[in-house]
Amino acid sequence: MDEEEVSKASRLIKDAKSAAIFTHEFPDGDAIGSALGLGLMLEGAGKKVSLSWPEPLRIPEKYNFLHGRHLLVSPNGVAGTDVVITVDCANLGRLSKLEPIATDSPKIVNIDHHIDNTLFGFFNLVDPAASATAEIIFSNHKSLGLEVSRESAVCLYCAIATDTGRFSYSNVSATTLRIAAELVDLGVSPNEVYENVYQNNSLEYLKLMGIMLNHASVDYERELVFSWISQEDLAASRVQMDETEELIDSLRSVRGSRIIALFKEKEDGTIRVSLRSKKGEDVGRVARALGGGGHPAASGYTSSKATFPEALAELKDEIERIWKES
Ligand SMILES: [Mn+2]
Repeated sequence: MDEEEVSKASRLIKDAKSAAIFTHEFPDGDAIGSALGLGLMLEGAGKKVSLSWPEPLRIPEKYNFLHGRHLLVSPNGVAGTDVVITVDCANLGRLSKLEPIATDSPKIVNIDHHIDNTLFGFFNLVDPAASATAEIIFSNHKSLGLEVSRESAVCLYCAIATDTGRFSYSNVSATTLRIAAELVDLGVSPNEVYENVYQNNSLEYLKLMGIMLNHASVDYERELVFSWISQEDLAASRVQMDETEELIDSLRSVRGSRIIALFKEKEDGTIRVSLRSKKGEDVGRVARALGGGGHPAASGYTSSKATFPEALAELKDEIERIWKES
């Protein structure tokens, strides 16, 4: 991290009386935990804080135990603020309808860990070596003049735990674990986070997982495990699309897989594809080639194809093309 950049951003944040924190649509644990955690820290420093992401502005139930939800405002309710801070956004497009509000602001501070971050901020606190955006927030909180309360520590811990698959993915470093330990010292209960986030599924969610597992297949040639869920499956199980972020993880454990893909039909009929990798394959590259983005071990894109078989064929072609190149 560029110290100069941090100290400039710190001056901007210290001088600001109000701050808006934005994150990406369908926020995951890191986006929500980073936004709430940073929001509470800024509020603790006496600033007027508003926090938003593109509609639907809903926090998945499993994150309801986190503090700071009083800071949430709808995108239309974000008035002019002294500074806009984006968290966990690789590019401005991730802000969807919030993008014009962000670019209206004189100075954006961009805090993120995506390798393909476009450095769109006036100040960029971007570190691809960090396991989660929350790791960057914690590492720099003292330089930014912010204090971490127990409540904000829980948010940051939850963000790191979810982005690292509970401290088990290839993005985990000694620094990640040291930060987690410091957060525990600040009063976080790892068990409380685990119970709330991972042992808190509805029966409907498990049934949807059953449907997804039933649809799963393996392409042994490409060591690809894939499955799909349709709008019909979602309706039958009464699960919301934004509750399905971690569904793909149960496919990961299939022996012999290097690449894991889950095709999801969105409400408008387009197909969203989530990718995960094992054994160091870079699925971020695959997603970027198909118009999306993400990390080497976790990425996603929206398919240009209208049906699951076509979207699968498109993905297989791209995997082959990239593997031939490398
Ligand atoms: Mn993240």
